[in-house]
Amino acid sequence: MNSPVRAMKSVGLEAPLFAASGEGAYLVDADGRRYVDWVMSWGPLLFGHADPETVEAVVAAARRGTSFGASTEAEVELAEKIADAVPSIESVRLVSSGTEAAMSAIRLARAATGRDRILKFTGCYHGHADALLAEAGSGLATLGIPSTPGVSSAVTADTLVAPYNDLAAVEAGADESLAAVLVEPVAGNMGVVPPEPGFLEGLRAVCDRVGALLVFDEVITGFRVARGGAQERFAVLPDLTILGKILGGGLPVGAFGGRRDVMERLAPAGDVYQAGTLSGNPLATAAGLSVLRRLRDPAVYAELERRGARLEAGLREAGATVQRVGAMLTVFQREGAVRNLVDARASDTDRYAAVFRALLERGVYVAPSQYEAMFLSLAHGDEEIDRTVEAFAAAST
Ligand code: KE4
Repeated sequence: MNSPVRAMKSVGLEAPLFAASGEGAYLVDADGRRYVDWVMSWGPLLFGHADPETVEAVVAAARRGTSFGASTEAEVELAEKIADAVPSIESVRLVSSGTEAAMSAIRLARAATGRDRILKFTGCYHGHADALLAEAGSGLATLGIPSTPGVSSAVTADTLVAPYNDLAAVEAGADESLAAVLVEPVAGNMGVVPPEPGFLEGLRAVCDRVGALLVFDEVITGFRVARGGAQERFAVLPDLTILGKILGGGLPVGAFGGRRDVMERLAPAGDVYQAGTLSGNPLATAAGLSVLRRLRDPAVYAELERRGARLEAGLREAGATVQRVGAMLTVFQREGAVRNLVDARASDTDRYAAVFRALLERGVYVAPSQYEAMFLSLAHGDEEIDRTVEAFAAAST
């Protein structure tokens, strides 16, 4: 169990699912059972499991060597494709996970502004770097308190936490001591919670007013809700963007990038230290290139939107509360809109667990937690969508 989200105790199962293989939209477990998979490795697999082009690219790269610890042309090409796709990125650095990208982006923002405090939102997850494992104290924008043992209060003392979609709380907490505002532009870690109209624009304005950097964590939304991510879909440009998941096509990749004047502060050009043995790894870079080369085809996002809409309509017809942005969606076991973590936590998690188990019995595998997303891919066709809707309808009676 190398990551806690894979555990299934919270949905009433003693033993977790053990994956044996994947193919397109399907996962096969160690007992040979086959499921329509909506977890999809938590987001990276936009072209489905064992995507032939990705596998071929990785195999070919491996034959040339698995790692060099030196720059390669492929990394430059991948950086160019990222900059071409993501509107605000002028310069980018590759790392090996979303956590590493977020941790590095925060360090860079603090160096670039000469300030220490950062503001994040309850219900948003940015990986497990200490400073970002902070939850709200009481009240609105409050000084973060450690959300797990092992994180010192000294480390979270510079982390402010505000409720998602609450611009007034941000306005109240923001001042010239703020280095950065860090946000999932579409929240995916409390279930899918879209930004309310004006929220992202408001964060941009607050950051401009106090001189803080706006940092979009697009580890989930990047290349998913649009080719240029949420910043393209909602037309709000951050100063730094964090990427991962789809960028690596299932291989370990993270990235952070943005304004050139900020990124130039990074060693070796600048004085902000950041490093990684496997950063820009040839296998991960080959996988990323095989994915990004295909995203320029506008049919990709038209199809993701069509299929997402079909799934959402079917689930709503089955009586579900659905929140969706593009190819990421969540069925909330509660009535009414979910606009922040308090709303999300009002969901009936016992009912979620019962539906999860009933779906699993029907060969449909969704996240073993109410607070995650369903990750639609181009491998989920109408057949998989309709079968999932039927299973939801049967499981929800
Ligand atoms: P990784 O370090 O897990 O590559 O990325 C951290 C991260 C950063 N930002 C966002 C918005 C993320 O969603 C994540 C990781 N997502 C979780 C699932 N929601 C990863 C699953 C896991 O931890 O096993």
